[in-house]
Amino acid sequence: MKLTMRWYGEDDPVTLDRIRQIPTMTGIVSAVYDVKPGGVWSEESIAKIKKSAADHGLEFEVVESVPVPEDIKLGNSNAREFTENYCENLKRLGKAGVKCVCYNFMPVFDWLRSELKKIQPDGANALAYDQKTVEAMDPLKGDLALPGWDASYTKEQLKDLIGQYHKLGEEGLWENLATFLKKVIPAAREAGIKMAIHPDDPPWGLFGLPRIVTNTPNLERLLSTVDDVHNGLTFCTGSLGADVNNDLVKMADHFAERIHFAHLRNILITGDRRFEEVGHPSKSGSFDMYGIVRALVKKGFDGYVRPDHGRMIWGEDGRKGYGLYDRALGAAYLAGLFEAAEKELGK
Ligand code: DNO
Repeated sequence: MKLTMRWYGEDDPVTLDRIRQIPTMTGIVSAVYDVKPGGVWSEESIAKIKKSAADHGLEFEVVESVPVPEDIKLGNSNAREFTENYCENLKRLGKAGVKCVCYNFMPVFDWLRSELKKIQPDGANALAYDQKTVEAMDPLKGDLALPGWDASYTKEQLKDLIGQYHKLGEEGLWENLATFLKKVIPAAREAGIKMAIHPDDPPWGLFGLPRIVTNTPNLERLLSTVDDVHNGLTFCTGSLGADVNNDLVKMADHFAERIHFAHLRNILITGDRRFEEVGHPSKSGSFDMYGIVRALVKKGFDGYVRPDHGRMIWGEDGRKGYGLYDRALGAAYLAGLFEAAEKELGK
């Protein structure tokens, strides 16, 4: 496996010279941030990220994300043009040495939390989710101020968008995902890129919006829609594991060959559809992190791994979920788990 760290570009307070000091770190996960979803990334922008990484002894082989515009998810009239642009991005990224692209197919919202600074017993603070609080929010009333939320919509645009998804429904979204994959996976194959869809976070529908990348049967359906290794998964334990019916060790074992990127973080489940983000170790939360890593290693997983959301510790006040210290601790812990599993299994 290759250990990586997400980097949000030159404005990221977590700088590349800090990232490179994390033991066994091989590369960064990044993206071009100044082009709207649906647009084409310039070769210069891509080359610039690659050069910044290389100047710090780091690789740039994973993009998170090339965002899928709402028009593609909705199957609107410009979906075809945007999909062509998407394929063009893959071509350019492949040429620049990128090997894996993470993306998601969540309508309107990306990841959602109800609290951004939940104080924990040790004084750290972290992101938390409580379904009751989320249900009480009305996205149309401007109640939302959440990390995965694109605040650039006007109320009218948002109302219209949500309405379109209500009409589309789950099966409509599946259809549009299939149309997208049938065009994009062959382009990815040609570019030498493995696509890795990120699961929905949390993995259930919200505000009446369909969410489909959620559990084993749905992941199977998605992978068989285009049965090609380039059509793969981002195995995000924190997202999938929020649904207690998802057995992460079993899923890691079952999907290993199609997992190209793993976001390995832990959460503490505190009730029905209620959880807090915690430190990465198994003992800090609800998941068997060693069991997950061992299952991946056993199946010969050789993709990219990154620590995921970290708590804010040691007085840090950074980008929500993406500070330095707790993610660095997570990275070191994950490196340890992989070393142990590889030795145990003779890999
Ligand atoms: C949250 C991230 C997600 C992820 C996208 C992938 O921290 O894991 O925002 O990057 O869903 O497209």
